[in-house]
Amino acid sequence: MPRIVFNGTDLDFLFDHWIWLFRGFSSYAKPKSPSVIGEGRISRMGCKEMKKKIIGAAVAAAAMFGTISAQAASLSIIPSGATVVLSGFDLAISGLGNGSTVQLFTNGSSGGLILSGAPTDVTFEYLGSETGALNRAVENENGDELFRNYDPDGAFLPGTASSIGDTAVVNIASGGYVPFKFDAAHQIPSPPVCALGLCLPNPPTYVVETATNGGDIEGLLAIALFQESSTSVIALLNDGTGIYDYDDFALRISVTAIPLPPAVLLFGGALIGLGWLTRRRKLAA
Ligand SMILES: [Ca+2]
Ligand SMILES: [Ca+2]
Repeated sequence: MPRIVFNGTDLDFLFDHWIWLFRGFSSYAKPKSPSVIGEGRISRMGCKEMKKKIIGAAVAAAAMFGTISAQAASLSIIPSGATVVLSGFDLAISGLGNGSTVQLFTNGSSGGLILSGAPTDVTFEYLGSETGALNRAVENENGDELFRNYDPDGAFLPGTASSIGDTAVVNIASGGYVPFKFDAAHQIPSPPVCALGLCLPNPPTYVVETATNGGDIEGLLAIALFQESSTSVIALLNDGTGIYDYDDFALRISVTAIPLPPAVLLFGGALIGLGWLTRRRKLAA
């Protein structure tokens, strides 16, 4: 029968120790009588042996937990060396606003938002937009549009404007720069088409610029990053038009702390067992 191995730790080994532990407990707790002398009865030597086994299981579980902890996802920022203090910021974001210092990334700068612990689910949340430009956020790995701040505008990128609080969860395969970018479409008015003294309006054209996390940032676009915690960062776009207030598109990017792994339960259980055993030994002495 194949053994169950998780993260290089033999789970059968841990489980065997649990079974052993409980069999030991049940017999040890009973009053001493000839009827329980036998397989389950623990002698002083057996008790020592049990302690060794419990410690062995605890150490194995701790090592396993350590491995899992090292793989927990987190977000961090490689700074470009430039920061900016927000002013004219008009989005309602708890903990971030005018006076906040954010990391700044512009045309030609390096650095950006880094993911550790991939593969993992990354949650993107739309926090709003204050601008006249048509801005979007795109997840680069799959090329999927995450959010946009505009409804269909003629034939240009048909779609529906996102609502504040919308979220998208993307499984990102590898660590490094979180694969997302902003783009900003600036409308360029077209002159009317005139013939025979009659003029018809001409649809506008657009120029689209992009700002990629950890990569190229075009034109006058800028990304600002604000670290909320080790698992959450707010990414702001300045779309290059008007004032530099960094509220032209805002995302919260976050990863989830891992659930309590079974190894913690084993480890905790083993420690409790060890304490119980010591107490029983003291009472028996
Ligand atoms: Ca503003
Ligand atoms: Ca703005």
